Amino acid sequence: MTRANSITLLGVPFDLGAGRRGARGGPEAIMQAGLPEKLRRLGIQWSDAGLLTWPEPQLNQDALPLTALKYFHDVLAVNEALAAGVSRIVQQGSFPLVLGGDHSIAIGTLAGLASHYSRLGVIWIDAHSDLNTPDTTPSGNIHGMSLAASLGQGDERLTRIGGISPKIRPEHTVLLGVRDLDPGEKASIKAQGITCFTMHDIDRRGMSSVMEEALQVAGKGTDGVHLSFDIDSLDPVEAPGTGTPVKGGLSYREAHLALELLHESGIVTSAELVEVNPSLDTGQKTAQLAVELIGSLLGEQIL
Ligand code: 5AB
Ligand code: MN
Ligand code: MN
Ligand code: MN
Repeated sequence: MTRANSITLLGVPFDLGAGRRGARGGPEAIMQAGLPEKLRRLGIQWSDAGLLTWPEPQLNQDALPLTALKYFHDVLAVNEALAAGVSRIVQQGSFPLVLGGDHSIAIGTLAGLASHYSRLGVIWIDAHSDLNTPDTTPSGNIHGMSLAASLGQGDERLTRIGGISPKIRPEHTVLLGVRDLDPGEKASIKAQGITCFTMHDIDRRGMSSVMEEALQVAGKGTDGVHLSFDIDSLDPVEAPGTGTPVKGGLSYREAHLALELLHESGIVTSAELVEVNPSLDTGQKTAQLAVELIGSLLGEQIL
């Protein structure tokens, strides 16, 4: 973390952007697993903005036309509220640390950040690229579309949250840990020239080399860097408590090293950690992992 001299936690108990329920329990599970104690031990100045609330959409679901965007109105409502919440935290000079929730909430986080950063770099650590649009999605689940929406692609009502679109640009966007892409997502990465470090690249080059380049791409010519960390970037052996696990993921140490290097760089200005699903977890394993990873992002060192 950087610049800001305090961090503010904001939990988003939302999971209607995902195909499986349970990630709404993520923020509480991560707090229960010891995040407050971790922050205290690290001597970090922090405050807790609690759990986000938003107006429930009052809709007759039967009267709605069928669309490729499942729970669209709920996703819209939570992300509008989240954009305002994140913007307020930055306004106060604090570092926003958003706890999800499913990854559809990145739309609101980035919308809130875009009102303060006109050239925001993004490091998106995920098994997936979340670059689907209503035209390419195989599932209709909006957590698979949140990076596309932030780049200005897809339904206008989502891309225009916060009034600015696009929120971020492909040349400042880095994907890392990727190993499961839909056909439309592959085409999108190539067409836009998004920097994408797959698991193959990490296997060949090592996390250290890949992260060095990721920091250059996200840091060069930008006025802030956001980390969007999907816990399913880790191998399911380490992170069983998540809705869309994919084998062949980051090892425990690779994930920590990535976050240690992000801390060391001093360029990260905001972060979110998403897709922890306690109802699928083995005890508290994944929630505890999340706490440990946040420790590394915030400067915890071995020696
Ligand atoms: B996550 C899939 N590409 O669009 C889709 O967990 C999975 O936020 C999306 O990365 C996974 O439904 C979304 C098949
Ligand atoms: Mn994701
Ligand atoms: Mn994912
Ligand atoms: Mn997932």
